[in-house]
Amino acid sequence: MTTAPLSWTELQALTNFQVDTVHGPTTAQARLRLFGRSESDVRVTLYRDNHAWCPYCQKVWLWLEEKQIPYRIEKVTMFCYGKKESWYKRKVPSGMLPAIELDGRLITESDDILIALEQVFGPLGQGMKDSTVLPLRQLERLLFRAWCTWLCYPVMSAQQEQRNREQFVAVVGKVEEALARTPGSYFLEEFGTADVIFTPYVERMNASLYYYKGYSLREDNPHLAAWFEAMESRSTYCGTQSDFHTHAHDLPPQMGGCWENGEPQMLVNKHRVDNGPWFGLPDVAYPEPQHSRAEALHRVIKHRANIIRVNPADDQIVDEALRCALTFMMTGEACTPPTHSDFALRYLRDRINVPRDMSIYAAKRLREALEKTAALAGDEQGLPIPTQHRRDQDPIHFAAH
Ligand SMILES: N[C@@H](CCC(=O)N[C@@H](CS)C(=O)NCC(=O)O)C(=O)O
Repeated sequence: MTTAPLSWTELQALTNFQVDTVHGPTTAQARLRLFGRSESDVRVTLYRDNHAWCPYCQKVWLWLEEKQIPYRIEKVTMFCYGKKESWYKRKVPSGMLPAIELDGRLITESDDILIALEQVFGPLGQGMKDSTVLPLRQLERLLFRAWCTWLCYPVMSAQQEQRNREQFVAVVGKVEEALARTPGSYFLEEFGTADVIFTPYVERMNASLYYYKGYSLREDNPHLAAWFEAMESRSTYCGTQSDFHTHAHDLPPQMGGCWENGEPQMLVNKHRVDNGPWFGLPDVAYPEPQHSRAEALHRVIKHRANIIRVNPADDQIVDEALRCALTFMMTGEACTPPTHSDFALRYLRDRINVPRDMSIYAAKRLREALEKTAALAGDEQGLPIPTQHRRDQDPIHFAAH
């Protein structure tokens, strides 16, 4: 027995999810952040990418959130998913992100941005040029380079793959030692700049190496595991945090390619990230909040017209199939979608972005509901996710309507 899909009005009645994007917890949807202050206190505008994929933007974003500096957010398109806005190119001819305007002064380069922000608002814990932070900044770059060498270049032999892995693991060993030197879980005695500097790429390493190499950074390294856990105790970080599925598919066009090693564990991990189950993946360890389903429902309802329109399947089929999945998500009752809607539901399943669209657990709930509902119709997959570009995610398709 399966149930009939609820109407949009009935679904709407099942969520009262609300966020205060201006004064509330960190959220990717915010355009203005005041932290209890007034708009006249805003001295900073952050230019960051639409999808929250840019790691250097996450660094500046997290810093501003931690310091609770009132700021505005302007979102810009990255080359890999669309055309750069001409107003932004007039400001920053290279089109590179992030940039900030601080009291009307334009600053680019994430490190220079943090240094300029520190000069005006004070450091976050130990600052960028502190003698304790400088070696950690160098270590982060060393880790970054070892990660790129392993992930972003094809290898000619199994030995080369093994060498790249060993080189990366050796640098991770240095990171583990650095973390072990402090009594707490952060890079220095107190949370601060050094943690912010490591955050974007360590998050991306955790996701990409799990998916493309079968290596679990977070599970295999106790000090990094504790560091991730400490980071997840901060609502600021959780608001910027992405998941394995999003990173596995946003990195290839940004990095110029990510190379699978084809090992058995890698194949298992890849299948799981793409097809679920998504609960229990080591991309998050804090407990699921109660409102995750309500959040996912709220976000889909808000954007449903565009979600349906951009789906390559017939609008009416997508509308009904989507309501079936949401009905299942909210009531737990299976709801059989129309014939051939498996393709449409999996197309959407593969394009939920964290944290752009919703938080990590809301996305897991939604993906799960889409997959379980699609399985009732069949096993047809959505269109493959492109790896050279992500123009399937061009915000123009969403903004214009
Ligand atoms: N060194 C720069 C690097 C910034 C950077 O590489 N930004 C990339 C995105 S992660 C970018 O804007 N690329 C142009 C684009 O993708 O549109 C910094 O630290 O800010």
